Amino acid sequence: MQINISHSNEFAIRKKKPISLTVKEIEDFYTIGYIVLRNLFEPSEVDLISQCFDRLQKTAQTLGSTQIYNGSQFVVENQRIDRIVWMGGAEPELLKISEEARILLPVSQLLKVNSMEQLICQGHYKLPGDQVKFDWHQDCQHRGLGTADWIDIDGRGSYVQTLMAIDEVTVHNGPVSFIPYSVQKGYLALDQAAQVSELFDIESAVPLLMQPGDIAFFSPYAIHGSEENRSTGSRRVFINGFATPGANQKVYPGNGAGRTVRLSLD
Ligand SMILES: O=C(O)CCC(=O)C(=O)O
Repeated sequence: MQINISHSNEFAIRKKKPISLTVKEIEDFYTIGYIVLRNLFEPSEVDLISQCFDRLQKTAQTLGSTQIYNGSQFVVENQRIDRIVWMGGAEPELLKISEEARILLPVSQLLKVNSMEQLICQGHYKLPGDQVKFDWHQDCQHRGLGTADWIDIDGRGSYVQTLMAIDEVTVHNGPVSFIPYSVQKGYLALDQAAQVSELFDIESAVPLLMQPGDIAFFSPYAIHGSEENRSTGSRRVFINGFATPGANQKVYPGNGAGRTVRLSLD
């Protein structure tokens, strides 16, 4: 007799236990701007996520131009995938992963809340030769700090971005690089700066080298960016972002974006 195991059962069977952040990790997040938790997800789980990414990649490459499709927003131009926004709209398994306690426990410790608004559930693919890169920025700018869209209600960012490596991230395939301690500079409106190099020391950038299943947690004030992928393999990352309730006023694209997620340690 053949027994069919659904994705969600397989996922539940193999999951690891959530681990609390140490006092030092919380301090590092708010002073250095980022921390990396290694090996949070098992290879079998990363493989399931990768299969969701593969299905969405196939869809993205048939669309040709940016549009909402099947509950997700595909930001694409011909074959180039810039990003897939709210991936969980089209692949609900990704929403289940993003509300896992291994992700939400650290986030809830950092934000000091048990319920959070999930604004981001996004995939960056960086396929070989696609030239996708991300200029130096702070995520608080994307959240709309300085506009009616965003209030930093806890005065420490009120937001945590998480980034899981799906493929190995090396120096050659466009790792995200961070400027350590830049979080302490506050909001710099880098998009309006004539020369970003006058605002921080680009030479101090640290590339985050990651194994599949590692997750970086970073502050919305941390300056970061990434170069294009110069390798022959993909560099895919799964990004989820969580806000303190009340900070965000903006409507994000995708079915269910902005949902409330609660930490559950059962
Ligand atoms: O995928 C990348 O290289 C950039 C990620 C990023 O900038 C972000 O998550 O804010």
